[in-house]
Amino acid sequence: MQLFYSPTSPYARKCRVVARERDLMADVEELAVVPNDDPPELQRRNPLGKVPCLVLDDGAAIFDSPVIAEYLDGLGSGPALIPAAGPARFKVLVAAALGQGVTDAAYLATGESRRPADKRSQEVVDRYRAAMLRSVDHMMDHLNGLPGELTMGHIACGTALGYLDLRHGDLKWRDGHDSLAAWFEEFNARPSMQETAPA
Ligand SMILES: N[C@@H](CCC(=O)N[C@@H](CS)C(=O)NCC(=O)O)C(=O)O
Repeated sequence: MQLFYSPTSPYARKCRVVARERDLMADVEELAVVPNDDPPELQRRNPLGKVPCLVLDDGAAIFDSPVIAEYLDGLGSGPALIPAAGPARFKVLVAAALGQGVTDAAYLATGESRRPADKRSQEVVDRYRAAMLRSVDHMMDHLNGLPGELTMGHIACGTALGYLDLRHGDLKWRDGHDSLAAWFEEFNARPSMQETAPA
């Protein structure tokens, strides 16, 4: 399998962490691209032109990070990151959606902030930032509701917080969130996170 990624993409990082946690790296070749340069080899596989994009050995492409994560989870051995059924399944999926939503808000706020000053909307940036902060307020409750072992919820929230550190340090998300900060410090020490830290 080939995984198109960019080193700073939080969506790609989530999938790269899953591939490592599921012990799949012997089967995954990671290919770094710059999606904004419109690489044809990426656009041929994912017409949306986004990373991550996983290309299977038969040439089939899988994209959108939650779909890739679920695909990789199904390949690995040991306890799945997404429980197959029961109440835990939806706790994990909702925590994963929270992490994905924080990542979306952070990514879109970054894009908006980079537009030329006369085209930029501070109102839009502020709205995304408020969503990030509200979500951080709730994140520890979601993490506390998850099963004890590592799940997709932990990975999506952890990679989202990593992206806040990369692009939105001025949010100071740790302020007033001591237990979340302590949780992240431990999560971030995992080899899967260290190996995928943005260069
Ligand atoms: N919903 C997608 C979002 C992926 C995404 O937006 N990736 C960004 C990089 S962080 C990208 O490739 N952007 C290039 C573009 O939008 O043209 C996912 O979860 O995989």
